[in-house]
Amino acid sequence: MTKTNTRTRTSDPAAQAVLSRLEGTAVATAYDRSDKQEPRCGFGELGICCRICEMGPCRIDPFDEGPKQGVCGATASTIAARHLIRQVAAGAAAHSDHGHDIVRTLLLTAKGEAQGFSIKSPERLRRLAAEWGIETEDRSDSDIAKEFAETALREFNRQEGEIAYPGLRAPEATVDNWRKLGLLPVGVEHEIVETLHRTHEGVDADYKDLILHGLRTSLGDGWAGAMLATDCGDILFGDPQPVRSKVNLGVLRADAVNIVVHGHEPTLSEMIVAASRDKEMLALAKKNGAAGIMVGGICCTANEILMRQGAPVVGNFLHQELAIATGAVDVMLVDVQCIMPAVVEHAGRFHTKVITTSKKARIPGAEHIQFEEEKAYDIAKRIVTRAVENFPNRGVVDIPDITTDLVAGFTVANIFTHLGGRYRASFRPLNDGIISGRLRGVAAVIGCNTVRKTQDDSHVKMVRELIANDVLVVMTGCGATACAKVGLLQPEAARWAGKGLQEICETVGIPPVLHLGSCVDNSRILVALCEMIKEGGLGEQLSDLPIAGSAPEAMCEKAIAIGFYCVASGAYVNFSPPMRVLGSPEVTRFLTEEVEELVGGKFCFEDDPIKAARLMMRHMDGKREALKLKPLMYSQPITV
Ligand code: SF4
Ligand code: MSK
Repeated sequence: MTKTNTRTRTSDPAAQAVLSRLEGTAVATAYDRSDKQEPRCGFGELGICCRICEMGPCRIDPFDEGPKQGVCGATASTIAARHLIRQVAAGAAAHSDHGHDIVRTLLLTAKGEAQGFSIKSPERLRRLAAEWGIETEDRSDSDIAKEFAETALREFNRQEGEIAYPGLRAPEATVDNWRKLGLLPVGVEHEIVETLHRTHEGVDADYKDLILHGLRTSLGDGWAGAMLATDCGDILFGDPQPVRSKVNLGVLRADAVNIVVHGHEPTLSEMIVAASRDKEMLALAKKNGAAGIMVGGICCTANEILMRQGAPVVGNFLHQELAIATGAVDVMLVDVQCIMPAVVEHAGRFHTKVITTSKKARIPGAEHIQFEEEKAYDIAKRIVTRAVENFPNRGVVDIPDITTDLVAGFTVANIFTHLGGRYRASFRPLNDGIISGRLRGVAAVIGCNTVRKTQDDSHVKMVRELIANDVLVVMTGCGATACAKVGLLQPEAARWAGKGLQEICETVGIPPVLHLGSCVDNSRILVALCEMIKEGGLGEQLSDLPIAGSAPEAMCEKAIAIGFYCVASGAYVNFSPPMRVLGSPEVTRFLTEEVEELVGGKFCFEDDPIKAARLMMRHMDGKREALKLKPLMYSQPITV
């Protein structure tokens, strides 16, 4: 068997250690399965194959004399645009359905029907209720929460009018532009249904019209579904506060029971953390020869319990199989999204039990213990018991001794406090930092890992380049985990920042890279941008701001939906590997150039993370010039 260069697969030394150990064994990972997919279908890569109706599948030949239309006459542009906005709809559905479930848990909690849950942040509840025009005076928290949750639930499937958050939070000029373009969603579920209708055979064939509807659908995600997930999560589980923790496979313990929670939902995992501290469970662990119970996470469930509980992070997306391969995971508990079905086969080669918990996500071969809010704590104890009882079944355990410290738990509210001080909470210092030229701007680097690029490498290189050039970086999801692994999420990382960013970090005591949470928490970034406009001096609409975003290791449809709502909100967004539209020059041009004239944002599909970072900074410099801001104090303008 030929030796694979693990360094081209991952830049993480812990992952390299596990992959090297698996070389030559029968244990295959996503990387091996990816190799077996080569060569990939060029039509699929370019987005010009269509199987929407039963006359197909049809494909367009981009090069020679082959067909330029499908059987129905659909062109490359129609096919690419239809496929792309179906991906947007799927991504928006994933976030919004998750949001819907959290709002439902809030409602059950308010009614006293969710076992073990309580309203951890009544202050946040009252602030949000006031924002939504819900009476708070002389009412109990549960009474307010019930009305707020019922109002929020209606927001998902509103049938007329406009979703509420843009009018409540976004700058007027941005909202007016969305309204003028017809981009304000009615309700996210309605827009998703309309996407499926428009992209049905024989409906919308105009690629621009299709993409504009994709932008509308994505706004229903970012400004409704995901935003409600974040806000209601904070009400239920508490407003995150800056918290120290650790990341990477080395957080798994040889001497303790390890429960790895994986997926996206905070509901059951919060209960698992609570149950792991239960005296009865700890006594059972001791009886089974374990020194304690460790609960750590993978993917965004990790980020949820990190942000609010300081729980350690076992890893990001491509760590899910590697964690099992340490032989130290007693239970991998999965909920929804980003869970490779292969974990079950993988677990079968070790002692790990994979437990599915969502009624929406079962995997053949996994044990299913369904999560129900009404019995949440009992279910959590049952799962912890399974893990404890599996501890004595371990075989060879080999955990890479690699961990890194990190600080997470930033939110719009606590960034205010950090920047302005407890008694003068404000974004003024951030705006002043940008206006004075100490800071160039703000970048959001977000999203997944993918086997199509070296794990973590693009995130880390891009973020290093940005902070070195005085760009404050905010992160969520697996990208945040990637940068945490190399120490970029510690205040000490300011030493790698440009002089201007260093001065700000040292003055206010923040890292140059702020972890804002899970994928749905990208909505926190939207709110922070609104606060920057409100604070003044940086323009009238979101697209005036010297900001940019990137998903440099994008993997899933949710990343596409996020990219879409960021562009619709006026941001310049790098997305790599490119979306599957390159077979249509018209769609590519619309996404990367022409759409800017409408919404102020656009995509760039640069794969090289350093070049992409420079393009993002060039965009920020252009915005600085348009705002007539002072020259940069310490960094050079980007000209290439
Ligand atoms: Fe072919 Fe048109 Fe049917 Fe697509 S919708 S499969 S292009 S006939
Ligand atoms: S978990 S969506 S791989 S960031 Fe949110 Fe990571 Fe992307 Fe899943």
